[in-house]
Amino acid sequence: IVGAGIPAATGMALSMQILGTGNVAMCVFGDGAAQTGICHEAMNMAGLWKLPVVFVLEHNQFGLTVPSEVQSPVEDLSIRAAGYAMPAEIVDGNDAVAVYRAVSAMVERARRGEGPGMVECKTYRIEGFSTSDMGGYQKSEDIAAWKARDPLLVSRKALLGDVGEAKLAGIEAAAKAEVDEAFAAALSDPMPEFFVDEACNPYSEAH
Ligand SMILES: Cc1ncc(C[n+]2csc(CCOP(=O)(O)OP(=O)(O)O)c2C)c(N)n1
Repeated sequence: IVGAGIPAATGMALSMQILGTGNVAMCVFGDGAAQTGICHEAMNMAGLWKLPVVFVLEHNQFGLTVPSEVQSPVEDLSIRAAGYAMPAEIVDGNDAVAVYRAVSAMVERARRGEGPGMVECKTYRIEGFSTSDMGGYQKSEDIAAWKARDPLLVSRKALLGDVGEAKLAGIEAAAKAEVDEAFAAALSDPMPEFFVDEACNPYSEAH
């Protein structure tokens, strides 16, 4: 259900506030989810009651197949946070460190009891939405430009100076070997047996 995590996180934040746990709830959602009614009801409540929740908006410029300019009259969706008395920060969503810093700052202020916050991560969906939507509606020059700024490439470049090429190549090789090993193990494992509990099957002939 698109946008369902937004009220769920807000409800969890209300529980955390009432119980005084000192925890902070967080939800990550898309630009399509940001257009739902429940998003705005939840954010209004979070702002009104100063709930400890951080809203992380992954603005990848498409809601399923729909480009953001035909979903919303504003480009920077986080300007709406002002309407709920929340601070918001826009960051480069392909820069892991920028995302970490902005989200951490919002988490810390929420933990201090200063209420909710929003981080809008600007990014781009270079592929389709799922196996039922293989893409094809993005411009190839946009895909190429964003692929060149893949978060892994951006992080690698940022680490290169301090960590060095040899160590980075070693980390990459170890990660690839781990994935290859897991892949091979999954392929060689027997297929799981499906257990169907007839008592819980509404279509069972047994009823
Ligand atoms: C309540 C609800 N309305 C409509 C849909 C159909 N739907 C599936 S994905 C989607 C768009 C989601 O957009 P976004 O939140 O930007 O996610 P992204 O496309 O970036 O994965 C919609 C409308 C749904 N799953 N749930």
